[in-house]
Amino acid sequence: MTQPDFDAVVVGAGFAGLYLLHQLRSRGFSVRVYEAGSDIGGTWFWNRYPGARCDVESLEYSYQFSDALQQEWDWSEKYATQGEILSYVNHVAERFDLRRDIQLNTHVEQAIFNEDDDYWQVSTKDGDTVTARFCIMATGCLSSTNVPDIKGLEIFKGATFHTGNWPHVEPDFEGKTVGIIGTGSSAIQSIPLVAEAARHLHVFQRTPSYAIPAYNGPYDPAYVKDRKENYATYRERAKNSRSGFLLSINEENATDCNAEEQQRVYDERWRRGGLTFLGAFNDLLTDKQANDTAADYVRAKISDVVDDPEKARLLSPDTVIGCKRVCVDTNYYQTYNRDNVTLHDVKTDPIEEITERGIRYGNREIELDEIIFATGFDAMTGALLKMDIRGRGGISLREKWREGPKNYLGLAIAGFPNMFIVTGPGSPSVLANMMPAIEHHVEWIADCIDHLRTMKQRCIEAQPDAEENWVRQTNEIADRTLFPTCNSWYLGANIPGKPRVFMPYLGFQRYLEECEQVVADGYAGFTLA
Ligand code: N01
Repeated sequence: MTQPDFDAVVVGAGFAGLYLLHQLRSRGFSVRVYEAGSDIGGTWFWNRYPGARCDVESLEYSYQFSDALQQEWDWSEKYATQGEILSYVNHVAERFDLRRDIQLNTHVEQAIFNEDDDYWQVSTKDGDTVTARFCIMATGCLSSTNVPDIKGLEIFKGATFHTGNWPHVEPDFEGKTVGIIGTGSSAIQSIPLVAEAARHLHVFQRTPSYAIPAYNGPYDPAYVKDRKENYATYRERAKNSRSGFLLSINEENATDCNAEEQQRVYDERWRRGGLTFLGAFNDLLTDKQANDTAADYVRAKISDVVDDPEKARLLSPDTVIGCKRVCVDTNYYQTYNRDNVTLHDVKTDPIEEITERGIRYGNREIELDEIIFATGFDAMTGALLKMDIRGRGGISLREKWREGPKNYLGLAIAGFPNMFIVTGPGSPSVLANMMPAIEHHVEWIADCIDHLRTMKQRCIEAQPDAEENWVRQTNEIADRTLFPTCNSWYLGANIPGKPRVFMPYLGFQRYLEECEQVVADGYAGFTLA
C-alpha cells in the first residue's frame, strides 16, 4: 500500500489555514499548507482597499486558543484596520513558527481522491503533485472575487481595481476622476476615503445598503484591561450566543413595544454603533412588521445626514434590514454632501457598457480615469468550485453541487472522504463571528483526525442521508427568518446562474451543540473505515 507524502494538505493560509497547521502539527501530524497569495493572511492579505477594516470588535476578532497570545497582543482600535490585522497574522505565524510548512505563490488546481489507498492527490498550477491522507480546504468564504460581465470591460483605457484583489502599491487617486461600481460593505468603507483623494468620485449604485455608524476609536485601556483579565468569561459568553460574539440581543420584541419605546431602544443602539443595532429587538429578523420599524429608523437617519433629498431617497434601501449584511461605516452618508461625489442610479438605468473612456448608462457616458469594482464575491462556494475536486468514482464537486452545496455540518461532503472544509456552506461562518467559528471547526477536524489515528482507521466520509438532513435543517432554520426574502450573497443570488440555496447555518450555539452530539454519538452520520 502506498503511503501518502503528508498526513494533511491544507489549502489556504488565512486564519483557518494557519490554525489548522498549528493544531495538526502540535498533534504530531505532517502538514503542508499551500497558499495562492505571495504572503499569508487570506482575506486580510487581499482586501487592502482604502478604509478596509473589520466590523467585529478587535478583542473578539482574534484567536483564543492561546491565552499567552491573547495577553501579549494589543489592539489599538475598536475596529482594527486591515494593516493591523495583517500584522497580527504575521505575529501569530512567527510566534508559532508556522512559515516553514507554508508554500506561498502556490495555486492548488486539482485534488483527486485515490480510492484504493484512501488519500488525496493534490496538484498545483506549477505542475507539482503531492499526496496526503486528508485534504482540508481553508479557502475562505469571500475569496473568489466577482467581476460582473459588463460589455466593453476589456477596452477601458484607464486602470481598474477590485476591492477584493487590491494592488500592493496603493493607487494614487489624486487629481483623478474615479468610478466605483457597487455599494456593499467594501464600497461603503472605501468611498469616503477615495472621495477625499480623488478629483471626482462617481458612485454607481444598483441597490443601496443599510449602514450603521462604527464610532470607531482608540481602545480605552481600562476596557482592555478588564477584557484581558476576564477573557475566559467573555469568550465563554460569546460561545453561548447566537452569533459567537458579544452582541447583546434585547429579548423584547419590537412588536410588543410602542413607538416611543422603540425609538428609545434604537437611539441607544445607534449611539453604540456597529452590528449591535440589529440586536435592538428579538424579532427584527423574524417579523417583517418589526423589521420595518428598524428600517424606518435607519432611513430617517439617512435623511438627517444627506442634504439633498433626492440623494437621500436613492441611498435609502427599501429592503429588509439585516437580510443582506448590514454595513458599518465611518462618514459614508456624509460623503454624499461633498461637491466632488456624484451618485448614479444604475438600478433604474443599468450600466450598458464600459467604453474606452468610462461607463455608459441611461444614454450618458460618464468619463472616468479609473474604475473600482466593489462588486463582491462568489461567496462560500466560489473558491472551492474553481478547483477541480474529484471524489469517489471520479465525481467532481462541481457536478455534485450543481443544485447547491450539499454537505454535512458544513465540514464534510458525501462522496469526498477525508476532505474537510472550514467555514464553508452549512457552517455558521459568515453569520457568526468568523474567529470562534474557525477555531471550532479546526479543533473539531483535528480531534476527528486524531480519533481516526487512535482507532487505527484511515477513512471518514459523510453519509448521504446525514448530508440531506443537514441541508434541510439549514434551510428550515433560515425559512423561519426573513433572510431568504432578499437577493443576498448568502443565497448565491449575486452570481448569475448560481443555485439559490441559503448557505450559512443560523445559530452558533446550536451549531456547536449539534457538532458535539455527533462526536458523542460516535461520529453519527459519518462512515469510518
Ligand atoms: O460585496 P457585496 P462587498 N452593476 O456583494 C454591486 C464582507 N465584508 O465586497 O446588491 C452594478 O456586499 C451590488 O449590487 P446589488 C461582508 O460580509 C466585510 O461589499 O447586487 N452593481 C452590491 O452593491 C460583506 O457582506 C467587511 O444590486 C453591481 C455590490 O456590487 C461581504 O464581504 C468589509 C453589479 C457588491 O456588494 C461582501 O461585501 C467588506 C453590476 N453588474 C466586506 N454587480 C467588514 O468586516 C454587483 N454590483 C467591515
